[in-house]
Amino acid sequence: MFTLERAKQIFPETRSADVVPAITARFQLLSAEDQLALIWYAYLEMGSTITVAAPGAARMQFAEPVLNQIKAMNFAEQSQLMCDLANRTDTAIGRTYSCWSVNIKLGFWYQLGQWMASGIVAPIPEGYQLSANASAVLSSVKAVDQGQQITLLRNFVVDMGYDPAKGDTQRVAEPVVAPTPESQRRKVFIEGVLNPTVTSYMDLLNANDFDNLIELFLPDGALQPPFQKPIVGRDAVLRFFREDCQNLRLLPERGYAEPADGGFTQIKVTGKVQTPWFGAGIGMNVAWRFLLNPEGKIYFVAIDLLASPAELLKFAR
Ligand code: ECH
Repeated sequence: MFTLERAKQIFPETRSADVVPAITARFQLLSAEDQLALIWYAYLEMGSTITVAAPGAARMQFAEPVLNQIKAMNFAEQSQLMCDLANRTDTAIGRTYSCWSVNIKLGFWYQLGQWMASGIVAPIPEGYQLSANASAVLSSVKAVDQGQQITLLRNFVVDMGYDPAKGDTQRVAEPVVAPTPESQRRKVFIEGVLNPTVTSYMDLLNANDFDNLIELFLPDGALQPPFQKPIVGRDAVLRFFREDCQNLRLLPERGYAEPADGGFTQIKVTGKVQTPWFGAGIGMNVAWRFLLNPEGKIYFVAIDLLASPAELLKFAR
């Protein structure tokens, strides 16, 4: 029988973008000032080639009280607050921040970035000199592809703030949008994979139809997002879908299915994913590695951010 540990190892030839955790680890060793300046420079540079979508009101309402507080502060207090977030210092705002969903955190920094550019919030001091280490990390960030760059920025933002319960607190997330009406749904076609569970997974996630999507999973089924531990069990996976997976666009291209032990089936699919933050501007190269039980229910699925576009075509037989 399969255990989660064994399931995680299906399709071992899949090469994920190891540079992401490697650069993240080097980033975490930098001072808060260097971290903020580095993100600012990286964000400015990215902004010259791609545009970030402004977050909607539904997302911003949760961050608004804190944003108003920050607006009322002087530059010294604002700089201190941003450093406290980067340092994960125990402050009231640091605690509030850690309860927010990923998208609320990103929306919060999006607004601060706008305000830094327009002079409402303390800018990175003109002529600020990055340390040698920070310059090296920034060069590494600039050298990776855009999908990896936005994953790095997202990681940096997610890790800030102060979480006393290490993720176990009540979380604050934007409301769930209504699923796309049946008549407006588009269906994926995956070359080499006609499996109904896998195609339904893609179609239901693309339609924000999380209640039907979760039915594809076994009660103890698991989903492993890029660079994270698996999320185990239907309740936790459904919560993740509702909090972090709205309005994604999955564009699977091709795949390969093969029998596994105990009547299970393992299926690898590669393709692209777009995030609502950047729309069609950035297609991240990903692999989905599914393990289905004999009834076609999902026991495990991993999503990997691929090391390079060459990985899109790699199917070992
Ligand atoms: C400024 C300076 C001070 C410090 C900070 C600043 C602001 C930074 C800002 C950064 C904004 C970054 C953004 C990043 C967005 C990244 C989004 C990503 C999404 C990836 C999604 C994937 C989905 C995969 C999945 C699939 C499934 O099948 C299951 C679900 C799931 C500059 C002020 C901080 C504003 C907006 C990387 C790969 C396919 C696993 C989700």
